[in-house]
Amino acid sequence: MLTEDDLGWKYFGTDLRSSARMMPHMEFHSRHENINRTGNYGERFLTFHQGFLEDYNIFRRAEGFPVVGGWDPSTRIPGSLKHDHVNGAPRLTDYPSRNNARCITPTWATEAGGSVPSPIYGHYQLGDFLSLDELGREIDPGDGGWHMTVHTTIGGDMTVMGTSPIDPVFWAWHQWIDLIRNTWVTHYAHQAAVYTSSPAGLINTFSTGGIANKGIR
Ligand SMILES: [Cu+2]
Repeated sequence: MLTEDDLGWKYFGTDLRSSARMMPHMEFHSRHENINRTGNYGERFLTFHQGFLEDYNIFRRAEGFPVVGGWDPSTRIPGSLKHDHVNGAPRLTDYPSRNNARCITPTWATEAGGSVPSPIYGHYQLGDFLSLDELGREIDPGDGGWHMTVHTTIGGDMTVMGTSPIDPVFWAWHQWIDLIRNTWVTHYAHQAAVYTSSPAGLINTFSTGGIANKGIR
């Protein structure tokens, strides 16, 4: 029976940097617009990793494995995700939130919410986010943000941009992020349409027979 660690190596092959399956991830993170986080980077970050996970899950099913389960970085990394066959260096820890409390899932990323505002937009709960882009930007604003802090606190292969997916915890961590994305899409995306659809569209509504014009004619 293959371990999760074995499965990753089987998926990517032994030469990670020339692996066709690793290429899209390396390419995504090396694009200038993604390094500089321009435009709708937050949405691109979430959407790219969602698709990257889906491809891996197709492979997993073919190998008789269940789809990736989400791992909450507030908890210890499960033993089933151990990463002994390292590419570069071993992890620094299997319990990152013990080393750095900033790995803990922020309350603003939960439906229940809390009293600590998200750093960029000042949201208190998942339902406060007005777009997928806002959500992605809060999760991955750059070094020191939640996403990167989990990577760097775990250390080892997880810190190597591009080839970090060789550590099985990569998938579990990104699946956790994707569960948050999916919860927002399922329960709150409808409100986003109101706020993030083209402002020009709203202006048109009012200037071409909308409420503002009703009395004038
Ligand atoms: Cu990541």
